[in-house]
Amino acid sequence: MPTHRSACPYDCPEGCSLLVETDGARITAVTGDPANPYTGGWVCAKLRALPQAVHSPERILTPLRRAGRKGEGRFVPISWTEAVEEISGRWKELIARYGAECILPYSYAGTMGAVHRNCGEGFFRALGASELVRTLCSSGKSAGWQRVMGDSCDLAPWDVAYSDCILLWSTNVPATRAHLAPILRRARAKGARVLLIDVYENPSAALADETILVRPGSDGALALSMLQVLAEAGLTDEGYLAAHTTGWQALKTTLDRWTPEATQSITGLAPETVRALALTYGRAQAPCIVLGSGFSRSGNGGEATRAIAALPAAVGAWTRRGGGTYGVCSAPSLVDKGLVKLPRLARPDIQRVNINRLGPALAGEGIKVPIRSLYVYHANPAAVTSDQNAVLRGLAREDLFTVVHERYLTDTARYADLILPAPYMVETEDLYTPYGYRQIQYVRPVLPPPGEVKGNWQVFALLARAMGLEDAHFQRGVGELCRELVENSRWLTEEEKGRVLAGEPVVLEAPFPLPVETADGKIHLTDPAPITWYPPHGGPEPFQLVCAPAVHTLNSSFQECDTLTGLRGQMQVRLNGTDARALGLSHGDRVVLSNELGEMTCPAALDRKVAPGTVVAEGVYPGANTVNCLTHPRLSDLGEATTLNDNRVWVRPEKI
Ligand SMILES: Nc1nc2c(c(=O)[nH]1)N[C@H]1C(S)=C(S)[C@@H](COP(=O)(O)OP(=O)(O)OC[C@H]3O[C@@H](n4cnc5c(=O)[nH]c(N)nc54)[C@H](O)[C@@H]3O)O[C@H]1N2
Ligand SMILES: Nc1nc2c(c(=O)[nH]1)N[C@H]1C(S)=C(S)[C@@H](COP(=O)(O)OP(=O)(O)OC[C@H]3O[C@@H](n4cnc5c(=O)[nH]c(N)nc54)[C@H](O)[C@@H]3O)O[C@H]1N2
Ligand SMILES: [Mo]
Repeated sequence: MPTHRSACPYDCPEGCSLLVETDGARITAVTGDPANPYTGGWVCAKLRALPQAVHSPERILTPLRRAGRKGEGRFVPISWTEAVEEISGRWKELIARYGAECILPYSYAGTMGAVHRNCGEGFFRALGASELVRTLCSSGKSAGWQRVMGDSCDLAPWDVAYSDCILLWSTNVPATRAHLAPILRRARAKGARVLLIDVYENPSAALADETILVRPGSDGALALSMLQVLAEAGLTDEGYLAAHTTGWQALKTTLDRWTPEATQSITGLAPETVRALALTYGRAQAPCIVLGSGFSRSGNGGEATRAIAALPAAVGAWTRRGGGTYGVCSAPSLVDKGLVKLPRLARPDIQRVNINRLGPALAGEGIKVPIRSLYVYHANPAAVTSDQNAVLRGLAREDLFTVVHERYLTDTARYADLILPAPYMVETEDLYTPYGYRQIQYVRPVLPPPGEVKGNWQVFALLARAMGLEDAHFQRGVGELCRELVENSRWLTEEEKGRVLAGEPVVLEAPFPLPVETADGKIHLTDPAPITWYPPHGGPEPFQLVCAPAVHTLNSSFQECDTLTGLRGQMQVRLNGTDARALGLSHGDRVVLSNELGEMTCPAALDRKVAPGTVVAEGVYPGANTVNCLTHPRLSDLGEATTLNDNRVWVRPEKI
């Protein structure tokens, strides 16, 4: 059986290199490519199930036109010529009447390929459409990090092996960073202490010596308390702080406000727990924080990241191998995606629409030019975006001309006027540079696309021609773009470029010590003001709702694989046992979660420890009234990011 090299295209820090077996017509198996020293021969259950997804009978194989009501899901096949004529015809009419800003693209991270993920940005800029602000994931964390660390990168995951104290902070390693698990086991075998800091006992607890459950949105206060304890105990590295940071003295004078006693009512943690945590961290040789993004999806997420980023600086952790953080900004962009995003065409006067505010935007709120056409590609806003009811109301607008480029009939595609058939990565050519470490891989198709399926770039090239966009850029091939991206990379040697273009995964080490990439070369602890904590958005309802990743699916992807949805099980929420008893709930009882935005009903699970007053919803499920019907379209303090984990709800047993 022929075996082909490929790479995982999903939105995951791991960026696995793959070996794909085919029988000539179908893919039969997916395993890890040992040529990638980090991800090696092991791949997750999701990728092992890929043959089922690629060859699913549910796949959309031709363009489709709506034949029923919006949302009903009735469509009839049409040709590409008809589809492109209809889209370009409608858009030309709309542009002539209302201007191009009445067209809104919506895309996020269905594919992480450098060309297919980013090429739509270039196309819509050339068209003059509204500009989508893509802050659906970890932009709050990035913005907080940027304030303190500038463009600095953090550790490569394999460097975590050198640490003797590892804080798994707001991260679910078995779900989202599975190749770190053996590294953690090895570090523990050498004596490292591993602690999980989360709002519930997520599956990482099995890899940790201890789990500390904090209240959602309180991480910044916890980090400030740790700094206070470290300073009081004389465990700060004053030499490092004086030489490599600015603002420490100013920050230090504020720390008295953040004693563990003072933050107890915020974090819910006993002062002894915080002291013990800070002392373990401060006494370690090379403490490392593996930082997920869950905590940062909050009204105070940027500021909380600043506080956590101050910890390794305070103890001089960056000077010792394995010390620092992993998971914030572990890979610089190895290629310049501007080649496909075309920032040269960006116009400051163009209407910007924040991705988290799709629902309000479709209702005309907070925008100047009303949206009359929506083009969705490699994203599933009906499922993943906050304020689901507002999104669904918007998608149901009869006057909204909606085009969705998809692989199967997602909740969003059901509302389309036209659906265009999209590929899996085994049918496309692209370049992958994962965000969890410095790796780059050029991938060629393993199979021809089935039916009439076309990749994002091919569709934008067709639409560019139909819309009369004359920029020669749109006549180029994907292979040519990939080659130019590689050849222009300032990170690769000539020899490495050759290996990349030959299809090998190329992995780069992170330098040690990592350079501080700020204008003055210093870590900024008081810029513009000393790091602080303020309450998240909150609300009057008694429970805090948190969304967490599921192990067997990835956001709304992989719903097309029955084996994976079977392993994941039905939609449910996890509650603290004491809270459940107070509500008269037992494991498996159905509960109603509600707030001013919506209402959702599902079973309650009491099988894992959860912080008091917290409700955890793992995974993204299909249908209406899922967890995003309860999440507000409010933005974070820094980075205009999602606040998916900063929502309050009422919880009550469902009356039979
Ligand atoms: N299997 C699987 N893999 C995935 C994904 C998936 O859905 N499933 N998603 C992919 C994507 S898009 C991303 S962005 C990445 C990383 O995805 P992230 O969302 O960064 O996920 P993690 O970092 O693994 O875990 C988030 C953790 O944050 C916790 N959390 C939430 N709020 C708080 C809080 O206020 N304080 C603290 N301390 N913890 C909190 C949650 O309980 C959860 O355990 O993973 C990617 N990989
Ligand atoms: N409740 C809740 N909401 C969440 C999250 C959560 O954990 N819980 N996670 C949040 C996070 S971190 C993120 S990053 C976002 C992710 O949100 P999205 O980026 O929308 O990710 P997915 O839900 O995986 O949907 C991606 C879609 O792209 C399609 N696709 C894949 N490849 C291609 C391609 O090459 N071309 C085209 N045209 N389509 C393709 C897939 O079939 C899939 O339907 O969701 C956010 N929303
Ligand atoms: Mo994400």
